[in-house]
Amino acid sequence: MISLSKESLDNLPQEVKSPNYNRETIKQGFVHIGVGGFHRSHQAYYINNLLSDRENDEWGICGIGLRKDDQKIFESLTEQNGLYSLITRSPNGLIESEIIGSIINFIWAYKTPEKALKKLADVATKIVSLTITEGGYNFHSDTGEFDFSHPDVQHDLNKNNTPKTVFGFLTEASRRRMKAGLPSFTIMSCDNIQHNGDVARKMFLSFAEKQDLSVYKWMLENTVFPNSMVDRITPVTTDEDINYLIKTHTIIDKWPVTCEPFIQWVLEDEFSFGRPPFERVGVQLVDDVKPYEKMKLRLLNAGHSVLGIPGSLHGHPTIDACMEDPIFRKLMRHFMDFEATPTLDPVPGIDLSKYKDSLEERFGNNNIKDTVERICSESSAKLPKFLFETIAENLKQEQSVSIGAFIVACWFYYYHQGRNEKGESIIIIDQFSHRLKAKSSSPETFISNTSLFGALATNEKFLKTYLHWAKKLLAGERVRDLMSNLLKR
Ligand code: CS2
Repeated sequence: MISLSKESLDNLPQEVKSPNYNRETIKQGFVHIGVGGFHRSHQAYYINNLLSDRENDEWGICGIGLRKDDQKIFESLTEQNGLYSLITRSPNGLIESEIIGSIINFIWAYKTPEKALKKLADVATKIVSLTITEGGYNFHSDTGEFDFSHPDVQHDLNKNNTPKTVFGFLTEASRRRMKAGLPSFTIMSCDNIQHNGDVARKMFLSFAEKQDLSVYKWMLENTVFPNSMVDRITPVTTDEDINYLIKTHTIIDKWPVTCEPFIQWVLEDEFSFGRPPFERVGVQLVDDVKPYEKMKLRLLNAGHSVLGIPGSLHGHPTIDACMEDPIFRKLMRHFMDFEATPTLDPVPGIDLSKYKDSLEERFGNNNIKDTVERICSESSAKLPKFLFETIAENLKQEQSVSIGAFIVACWFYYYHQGRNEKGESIIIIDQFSHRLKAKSSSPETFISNTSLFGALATNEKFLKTYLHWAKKLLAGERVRDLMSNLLKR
């Protein structure tokens, strides 16, 4: 057995590819906030390929964890010198494992904020990338404005060297860079939010404006926030993944990552302080990423929710199990074809019907056990971005919202009932789950939450369809039967 670390790199079995570059001399041009599975299967994978070129040694990654919960990733990566295994599982059964070395360093800012601030303010830091989740941008769903009410935000509004939020950290680091006469880093959002760079700009600048006008002005002039579309399905790591590495390759890895083979990154070519030659590793650099983002959010991410929410009511454990169920598969495709696609703009170089076929194949990958629990997690932050905007647009255009409204009805019932049709309790992971549960006594109270549902909460056509399905669920009708009815309409 080999415990993964820099000392053991030379002794790994031959079939496992490992970094061919000297990790000791790589500079940390990237600081990444939010090192989860997705960052490790996506950006860190691209950068690992880039570093393999050996000409790009400015572009290693320093991870930063802001939350108390980042202790586990801090400890695992520190023990393994930033190394971890990426297990790629293809639909045809092929499994490949590779050691990724691009995360050179990790700082647990929750415990050592000054260390993180120094790193962010360091001249070697050129890009600060973010995967802080849809909810991490701290805006009101209905107004889109920055929410100053959170106690940690209030704490950070008082300039200090022990910030708690990403806004406090990046504003303090910008203040230090401004004072030192350094260029600004780029703030590169890699989250699933439409116009993620624009949203990041608005949120960071709103915070800075309230905290310190001089930093605000400096960031306004110097900090660039490119939009991006990122894609790779990355399920939650399981014990089976850890055991797979032990059994197949004799490698002990505390926290490997599993993903599908598909990968995509479309990025706007706008940077404050340089960028690596992303194009060499297959990143598409474009002037306007918006049509790609919209396509991905409204087809892939929404498609996931259209499977996952009724899937958890029925008791399908994973997305591939949903796809094996012909009714689920058909409803998802109908949603994509008839409710989502009409709201999309032309996407340069992409044939939408092939894209949707490829999504069906990816969702159906039965080597990837992507749980409905992961898909439904934080739905209160995801659905407004993935689904409600599509519904609102269809309402405006007087187009059908049947499937969209059905999914919202299922979401109500998911809270109301709390159990699937097999009688098992549904595990709900959502920062607002208490509030949503409290509002789920009736479909009317659930939907009355305008800060979440925006215009949908008062739209007659939407309410009629939503209530129709919610009442059928309340009457004990089965979710699959309702889906069949919906498909017949
Ligand atoms: C998923 C995404 O969280 C979700 O609901 O749709 O995590 C999805 O797997 C990724 O965006 C794929 O790139």
